[in-house]
Amino acid sequence: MKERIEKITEELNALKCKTEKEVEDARVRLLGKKGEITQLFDEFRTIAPELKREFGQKLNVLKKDAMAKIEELKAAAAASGASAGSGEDTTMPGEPHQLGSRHPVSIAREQIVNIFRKFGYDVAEGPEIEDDYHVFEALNFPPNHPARDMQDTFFVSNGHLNPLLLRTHTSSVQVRTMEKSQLPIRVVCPGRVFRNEAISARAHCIFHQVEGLYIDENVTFADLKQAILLFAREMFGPETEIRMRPSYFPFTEPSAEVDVSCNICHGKGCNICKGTGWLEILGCGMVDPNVLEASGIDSKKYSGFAFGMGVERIAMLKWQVNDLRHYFENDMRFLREFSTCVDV
Ligand code: 2NL
Repeated sequence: MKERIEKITEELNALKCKTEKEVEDARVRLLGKKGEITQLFDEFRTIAPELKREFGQKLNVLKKDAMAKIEELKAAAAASGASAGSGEDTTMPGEPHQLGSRHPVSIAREQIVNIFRKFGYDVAEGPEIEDDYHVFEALNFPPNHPARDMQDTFFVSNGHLNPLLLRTHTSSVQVRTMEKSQLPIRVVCPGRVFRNEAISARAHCIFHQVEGLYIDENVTFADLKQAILLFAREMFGPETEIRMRPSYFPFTEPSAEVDVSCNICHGKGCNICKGTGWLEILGCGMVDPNVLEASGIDSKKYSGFAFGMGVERIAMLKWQVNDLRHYFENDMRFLREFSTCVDV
């Protein structure tokens, strides 16, 4: 019995376990119902009475040491994160994470903003939750004016003189720029906007806009036309032509919608441009004098132009995305197609 106690003591001192399962196996082997130490206790009952005192003490010490060692190993295995019973080889190399790529809407927004940066424009951002004044009132939408219905608005708080709402365009950022900046102003305002619309292939209630504003002495419609032409050629290629159609916005007069020549069929007519040879890209106009005056700018001395475009729409036209909903699904097969479109 002496040798067996010594042998188990040695084994116990050398015992090492990586996982909680290994610890449990060792516990069963030593202290389980048929374990080596348990068996020694059974045999202890049959030994000569004069030996009982010596071996009784030794066995008790062995059992106490074994229990303490098992507890210690169990705690160490749990702390090292080795999972109970999984039997996994934690030294195997991990599975690499797939690298993501930039979202096409982010790529398009960045390209639009960078083109205007190159033209000398600053970039401004502002709050998505705005007040009625900066989204409507200062932009020549009088209270109860039917033009407010053009953009179904999400209200955050209602019933006040100047309720809070989710901005329906980023013009509010340009109003804030006019209020605080020195003239001349050249600024583009990228950001998310919100409209209460049914979701379809062509519309979503959250989308992205870039608006631009240029105010100085003697700014004319010819300056607007040239700025838009240069932008369109940078964005859609040097062969691109533009045309302007008269339109209406409450904040500009005169106003226009701008089309670019179709970059798929080059004017011959295809199903992207619906046979017309032209694709609508943005709205623009000369800033209404009421809008300048509302932000404290002398409309006799200064004039300006402004424009606004939907980033999702520009990206659809540039890369022939036929359904807006692709942008919100985060399907990697769609997103990966744009990994080579990022400017370096
Ligand atoms: C569109 C049309 C437009 C503007 C936005 C603007 C801003 C200020 C003053 C005057 Cl502060 N105008 N912005 C002007 C014309 C058109 O957007 O279809 N956007 C998607």
